[in-house]
Amino acid sequence: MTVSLRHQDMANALRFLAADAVQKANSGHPGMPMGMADVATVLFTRFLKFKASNPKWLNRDRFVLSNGHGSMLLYSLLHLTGYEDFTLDELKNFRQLGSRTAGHPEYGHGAGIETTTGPLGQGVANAVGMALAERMLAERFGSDIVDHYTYVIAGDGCLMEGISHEAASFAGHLGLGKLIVLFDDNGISIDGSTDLAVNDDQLMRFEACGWDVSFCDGHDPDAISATINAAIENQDKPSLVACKTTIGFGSPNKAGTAAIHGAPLGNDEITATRESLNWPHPAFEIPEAIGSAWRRVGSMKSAKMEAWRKRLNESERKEEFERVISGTLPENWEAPLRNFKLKHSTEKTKVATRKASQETLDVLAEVIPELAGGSADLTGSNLTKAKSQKPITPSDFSGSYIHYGVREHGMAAAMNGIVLHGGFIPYGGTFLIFTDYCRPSIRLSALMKQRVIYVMTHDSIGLG
Ligand SMILES: Cc1ncc(C[n+]2csc(CCOP(=O)(O)OP(=O)(O)O)c2C)c(N)n1
Repeated sequence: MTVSLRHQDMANALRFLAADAVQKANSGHPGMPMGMADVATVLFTRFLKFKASNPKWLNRDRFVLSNGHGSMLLYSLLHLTGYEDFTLDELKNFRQLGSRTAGHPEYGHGAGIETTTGPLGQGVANAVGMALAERMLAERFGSDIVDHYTYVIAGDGCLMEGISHEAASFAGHLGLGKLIVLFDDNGISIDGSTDLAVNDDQLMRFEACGWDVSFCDGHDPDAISATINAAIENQDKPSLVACKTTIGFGSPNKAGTAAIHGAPLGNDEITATRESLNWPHPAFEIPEAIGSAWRRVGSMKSAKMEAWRKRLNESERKEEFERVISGTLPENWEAPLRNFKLKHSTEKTKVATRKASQETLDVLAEVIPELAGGSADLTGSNLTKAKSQKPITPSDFSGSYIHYGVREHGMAAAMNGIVLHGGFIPYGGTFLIFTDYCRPSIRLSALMKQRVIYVMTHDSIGLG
């Protein structure tokens, strides 16, 4: 393995911002950022399409940090690449009340955070929704306007959570080939070695769900790069790349142990780590050459963004595209609904409420094409499918109705991803009682203040 000095320096900048911020706050998780710094450096410097000065560029690649406890990795990346919300002062205020760097990525705390993560596994499932939204939007507006990847970093904890199964199974079924999950395969969680509790062969598990799977040495930049390249080339299936890493890489006495998962290194160990990684710089001081190399990464996709803007300006669908992305409803969407209401109030129609809901959807789906409906296998009971809606299938993403299967939690988390991606108003149904199965994601829809519509219809008295 040959590691260029530049790569090493750039990765070490991430490592020390994380270790020093956690040390200063006397709280946080340095292990994951130190372990995944090489993978993140390769992803951002060689692959990720983004522009720090335009965090909302619709055609940017999405980057989701699903193991949100490693938030300092994300905050450091956003700072170093030049996102204006993530100043050095914000990093120094890690985990302090009112800071943007709350401790787990919180959507809305600063531009650049794509979704709120912290509850493990949610990010993976959000990313499935984002990748699905990308395919659906590309189908509607053309791949010259919508064409991006969705990358995720996820840890053992994310993959142990049940929601990862629903997400993996659903993404594999749909063949979401532009979804790439980089698994921080470090074999450590809080209690110690992961084999205290789990011995799944994650590659076989994902392969069984229809994914393309591979692995690499997560500290060898060229190996990481080659594996991501192969994942990109395979567009038929989502990809899981197991990156073999050492948690807390660089710490002489704590690397590879649970001791570095969620506690500051301590002053002596940070000093020892500085020596072992040959990083003599004081806390929060990044040498100019390394800082400017990172800032260049944040602006190097300018030409791509300009070319995209030109294509959009020339598109006859520009206005409609901008409307759906902004979340503005079409003009006159209310008129048919008003007539519908008038008719039923005049006729004093007697109808079950869920049937009334379906008939309302029939009216709305005709005039609001960005409505993206679905149900967790209760379409005929929840009555969520409007007459005009065509189902999404693995070979046809032009429709607007999603058969989520019996995956309530995955559905709710995917809807969060769809709405965060932009371009759609997702709604999904199940029985009211099964809000229990969706609750962590419903909570996040609410926390993130997102326009996700839950159609929770009737329950059976005898159900549980
Ligand atoms: C749903 C949920 N359960 C529990 C936690 C608490 N928690 C945070 S990190 C973690 C261990 C995660 O292990 P891993 O993904 O291997 O992280 P690493 O040790 O590699 O940083 C746990 C249990 C959480 N954040 N979310």
